[in-house]
Amino acid sequence: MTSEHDTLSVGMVGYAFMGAAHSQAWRNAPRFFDLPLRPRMSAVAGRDEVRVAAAAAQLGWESTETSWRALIDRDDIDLIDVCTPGDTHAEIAIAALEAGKHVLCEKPLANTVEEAEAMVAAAEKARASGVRSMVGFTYRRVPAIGLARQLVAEGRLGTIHHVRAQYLQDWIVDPQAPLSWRLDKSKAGSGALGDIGAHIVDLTQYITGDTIATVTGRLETFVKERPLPSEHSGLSGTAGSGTGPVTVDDAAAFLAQFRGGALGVFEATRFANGRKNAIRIEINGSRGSLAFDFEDMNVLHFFDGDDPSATAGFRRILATEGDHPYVAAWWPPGHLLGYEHAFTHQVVDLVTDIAKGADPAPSFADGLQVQRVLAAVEASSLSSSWHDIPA
Ligand code: SOE
Repeated sequence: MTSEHDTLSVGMVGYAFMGAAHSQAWRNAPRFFDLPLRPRMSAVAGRDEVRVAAAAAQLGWESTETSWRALIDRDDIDLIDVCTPGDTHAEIAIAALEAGKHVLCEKPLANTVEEAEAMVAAAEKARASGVRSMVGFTYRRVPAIGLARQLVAEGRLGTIHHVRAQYLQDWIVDPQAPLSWRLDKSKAGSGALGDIGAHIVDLTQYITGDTIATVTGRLETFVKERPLPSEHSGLSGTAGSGTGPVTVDDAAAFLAQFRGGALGVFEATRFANGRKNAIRIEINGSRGSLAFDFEDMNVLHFFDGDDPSATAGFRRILATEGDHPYVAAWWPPGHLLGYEHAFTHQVVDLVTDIAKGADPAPSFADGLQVQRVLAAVEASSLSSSWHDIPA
């Protein structure tokens, strides 16, 4: 299932923000971690010949293709890394799986539940011949998040009562921010809900080990018309002439109940002026509580209800000791990690699972389950009622 002994040959589709983040991960993973297979950055695909060549040179890919199909057709490629907008995930991932390639697919898994179901079916079929797949809910690989999950699994929080989660950004609060693909439903599927709400749905389920059973919420689009972009760069690009309609939500807020009984309050917005990438999670249980904010991502706050009341209080745990998840491979204690390290950890886990013949997590089935939650929130916003998510 791999091209040469000890090598995993990677072909990446797309080379913008996520492509750059994945590229550094493929490059750095074997340099800091002892991997059972050495990733080879064989080729990157993009439609524009000149731009893809420039991206390959900058990001460190050996060759280029101007179509993803050509990439999948190559016998020397073992794994396809999908870093394109959501409207192409299903087609690329299914074709790759059918061609016997392992797949890493950016989140959200797809733009609709139906597409995600087809991807899960393709992944399960390919799995029978040793082909593996993973969806990129990267924040699971932040050390403090790993520690949070571990504390819940050890019972240190007891029974979970409350799950509070916010994903706050502000990059389109300016009404003149251009209409990038992330604001186009036909490309992105949804707005803040799928782009960043998907992360907090996944993270809270990952940390608690529980799943969301039912939701009710509201989506809002504050700015309904925006300048068309003249050029795409970074998150939103540069405004050009003319305007177009925003076809996705700017913000989503919803209530949830987990199967285990916990009540959840969720908020995902690109209009939280001043908040750039704040992922805030607080979990309260019968024995203790946890709090995390990605804007201080190396820290986990833990309240242990078993502590004597005179000295009890939230502990600020710096998750940079060598015994925290992933940290031993990096720097001495206290030398912090950043956004990009989680992408490297994702590659480490994926490559390790492929070498072992194990099933990577989060799986496409996990991605489908998140997709179902997103679809239920969207439906609840239209119907103003609660919507259940099938178990
Ligand atoms: C844009 O909102 C974005 O890049 C998301 O698409 C990513 O998943 C998140 O990591 C950062 O913000």
